[in-house]
Amino acid sequence: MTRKFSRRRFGKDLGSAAMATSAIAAAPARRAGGNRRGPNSNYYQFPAGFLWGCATAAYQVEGAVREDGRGPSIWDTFSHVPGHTYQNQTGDVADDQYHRYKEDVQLLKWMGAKIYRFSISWSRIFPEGAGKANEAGIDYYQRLADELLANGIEPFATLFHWDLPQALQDSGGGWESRDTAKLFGDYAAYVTAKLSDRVTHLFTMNEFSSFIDLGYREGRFAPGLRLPPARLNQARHNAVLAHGLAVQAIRAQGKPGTKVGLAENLVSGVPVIEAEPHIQAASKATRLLNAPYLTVIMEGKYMEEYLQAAASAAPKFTAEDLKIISSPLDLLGINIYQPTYIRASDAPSGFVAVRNPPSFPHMLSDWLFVGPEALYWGPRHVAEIWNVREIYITENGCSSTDDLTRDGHVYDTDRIMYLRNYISKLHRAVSEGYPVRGYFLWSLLDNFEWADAYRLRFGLYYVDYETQKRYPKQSAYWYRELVARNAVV
Ligand code: PNW
Repeated sequence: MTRKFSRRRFGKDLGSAAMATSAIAAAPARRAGGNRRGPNSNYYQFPAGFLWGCATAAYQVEGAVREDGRGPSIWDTFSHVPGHTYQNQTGDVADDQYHRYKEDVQLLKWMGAKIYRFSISWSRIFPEGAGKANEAGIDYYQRLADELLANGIEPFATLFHWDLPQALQDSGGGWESRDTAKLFGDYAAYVTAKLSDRVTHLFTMNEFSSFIDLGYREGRFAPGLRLPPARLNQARHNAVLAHGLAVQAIRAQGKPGTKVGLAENLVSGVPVIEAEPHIQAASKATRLLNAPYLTVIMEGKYMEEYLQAAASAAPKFTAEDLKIISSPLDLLGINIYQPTYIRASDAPSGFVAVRNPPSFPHMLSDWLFVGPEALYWGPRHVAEIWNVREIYITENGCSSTDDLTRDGHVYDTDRIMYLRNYISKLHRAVSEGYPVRGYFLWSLLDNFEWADAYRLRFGLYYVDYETQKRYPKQSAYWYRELVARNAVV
């Protein structure tokens, strides 16, 4: 039937849902004989052994904030101050994963996930940030890891996903204090000794710029400060120092085979035109725009341009600090959501970051611009600039409207569109030999999206926060199919 449909005609011909369903169901049958992969095929097959999974973070999913000896974190304090979060919502209950982790592991298993990245709440382990450990705290993460392993899922743990023990904020100003870096090393040593028999992949920190720049400069995240440049830069320095001390502690305490890295939302330069000189400019931009964090970690030196621009507000540090900060890593996690477009320029830096015009499409979060190429350029830059040999995409995903229908479905075609496009570009990176080993989708479930709280949903599963019931969205079915075929579907 070659007749063209007008929109009205289409409505009439496929007037009933039953007919629409049968028309759709008939489609694959006509192509029986398998996935023909002609020259124009968009069937993106990943290499055997590529790892697919999901990511979450403690404060965003666990709830149970006053149970089993957990101490308060800065996010408990911050979210309980009116005006800090959407409708003053808090993570007190969140997804209640602390009690429902077994159910959530089954959700992962149903999708065929091979890896799960969760974070450890420092104040469950050390309620005061230091001193005597709370055994019930580590016990929870041991049980979680065991449950994952029993279901064929490899646990990846992040030691710090922003929920600093409140006691450390009170005593020394949190990351403004060098002591916090030292105590983070002690915490990392303790967790590694207790967990590395079952968790072999550890990430120190998640996203320096989010918890430092949003928390200590813009005040949008806990602890809600707006520090002047010198104090801000010192906090940044203490945070990368903490990472380095944790790497050393993990090496000292880890069972043989323990691997360590970090999960960083690097600014990944996307050349406006994929040709020289813009490619060169995007690479330069990626180094400079990550100067306070990933660049110093990978290179063991602050870039001159960074120090000069900071001038008298530059951080104070020793040569020994730089050695610790740049302790060698086994792997690098990168969180990628959006592109930063770069063009070549005659400016001394050699590049300009191009602002997105108002018409640039974004997902429900207003910062979440849709630029699938970022998932190609991120891995390529870190492999080329710093010779990283083992890369994980530790986060990628998006917020969407996610209306739950009366019969319990969510047709999040926009999320599928976003993921399909991004993962196709990841496929390009892998095909060209950039060493990406796995991908963690953010997120398994809708959860406490920080200042946006429960307004923005990022999950493959819809969570009804009244009942804690989880509903697989259309994207969960889509991801399950992708994992089963190890290919973009
Ligand atoms: C990451 N921005 O945060 C975090 O690691 C997650 O905890 C979070 O839920 C997820 O991405 C989705 O937001 C970000 O404003 C928060 O550009 C804000 C930004 C980027 C990442």
